[in-house]
Amino acid sequence: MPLLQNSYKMLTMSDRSERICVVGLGYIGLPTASILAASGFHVVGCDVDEEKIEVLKRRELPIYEPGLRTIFEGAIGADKLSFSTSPPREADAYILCVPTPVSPDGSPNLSYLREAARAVAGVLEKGNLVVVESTIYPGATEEVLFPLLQEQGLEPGKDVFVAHCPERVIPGHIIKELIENDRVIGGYTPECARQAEKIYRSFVEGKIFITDLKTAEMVKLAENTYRMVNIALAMEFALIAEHLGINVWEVITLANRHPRVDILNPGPGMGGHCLPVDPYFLLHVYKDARVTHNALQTNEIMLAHSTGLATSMLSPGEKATILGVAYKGNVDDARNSPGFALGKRLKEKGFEVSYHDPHVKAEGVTNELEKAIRHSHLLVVAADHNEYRLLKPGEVAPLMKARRILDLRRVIDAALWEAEGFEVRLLGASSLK
Ligand code: SAJ
Repeated sequence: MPLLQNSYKMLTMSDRSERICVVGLGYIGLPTASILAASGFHVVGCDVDEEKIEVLKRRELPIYEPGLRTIFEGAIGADKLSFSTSPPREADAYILCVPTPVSPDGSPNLSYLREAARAVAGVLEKGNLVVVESTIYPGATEEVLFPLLQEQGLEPGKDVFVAHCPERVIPGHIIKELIENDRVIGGYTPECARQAEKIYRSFVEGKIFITDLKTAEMVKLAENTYRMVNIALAMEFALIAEHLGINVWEVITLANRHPRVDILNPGPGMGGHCLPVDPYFLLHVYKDARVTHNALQTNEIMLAHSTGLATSMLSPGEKATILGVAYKGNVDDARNSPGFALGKRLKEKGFEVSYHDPHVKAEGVTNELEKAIRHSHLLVVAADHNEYRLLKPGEVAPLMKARRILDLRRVIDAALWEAEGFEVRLLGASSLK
């Protein structure tokens, strides 16, 4: 990827004296720490997970992202990136990239953020900067950080700069988007935002927009809620199309020929750590957010509907193979996985279930296709991995006990599978014409 190489060269040219600590080394924190180090800062990546720190010290990467390895190794090779289980005192800026999940009842769980902020507050010195990248509800940066800073005798905006710069990168393209995407920085004061901007300017090639804390917090929620509602609408269209006996994929393709329409794709459920989670932060601050509320419910309905489709293709005691437990195609992340959720429901109904995924390493999941589909009565495509587009029905059929496939992502070429004698069903279509 020439762009990445060019950007990487540009990033390594400068030698910066500032020291940055990135707290939380997950899908966002680790690439961010690596790219900051590759752009010349001295970076310490922190995580409470001791095992992860050991892995990183051995120069192994716990996640896969295209381009990350080059930047990670370059940064370590240049002695710019090190790892620790606690934030060091010797840093000028602290960037918090810890998870902010919701509890089962939908209420925000800010415990990781609180713990990370407490650890950082304990080592802060006057003139330092604290940036929250984690997604949070409007008002949360102040609510979580300020009491902890004040406990240390530090006045936000005077002694310590505080900003929120929400991450907006898409897994699978994180490095590219870290560099290319525009960023929004909310500062407690304009000077707080300017201090944060200096850091992000070192690697962001997109535009940087400055605003206040609450606006930046809301911008991030608006982005993900917009996408979630769009997908929920596509899911609703899929249900309507099945009811009418037409094909939703054709409907969406044709509707998207309108210059101001851009409907996304239906699927078995929105997974991951963002789209099915972040809209709950909006509901936390405004319980009458009805569009958001209903779209989240549609996501639940789609899981039940997908389970119903699979069940209708199985007889009691038969075996289904879930193809893809990653939350979406071509990533190795299985958080809030629609594939696992579907398998769990099928198991509860008494069916035998096996899981296959070429990318995800998890208990009960094999990356050996043969092993997963042997003696199976039904294949269920739950993630749109490229590998599943290449599946050959002629090779798969002899391993199975029955020739049936349910495509919840419009991944397979139905005609090929039908030609091999498979019963094929596609989400959002009553027939396959
Ligand atoms: N999905 C569909 N149909 C679609 C698109 C996605 O069913 O047409 C499903 C996916 O399969 C997946 C879920 O939705 O299960 C979410 O996938 P995604 O690719 O839409 O989004 P994420 O969660 O990987 O990343 C989103 C991005 N937000 C937006 O595009 C507005 C990313 O830019 C954010 O940084 C990320 O959330 C985040 O961390 O908040």
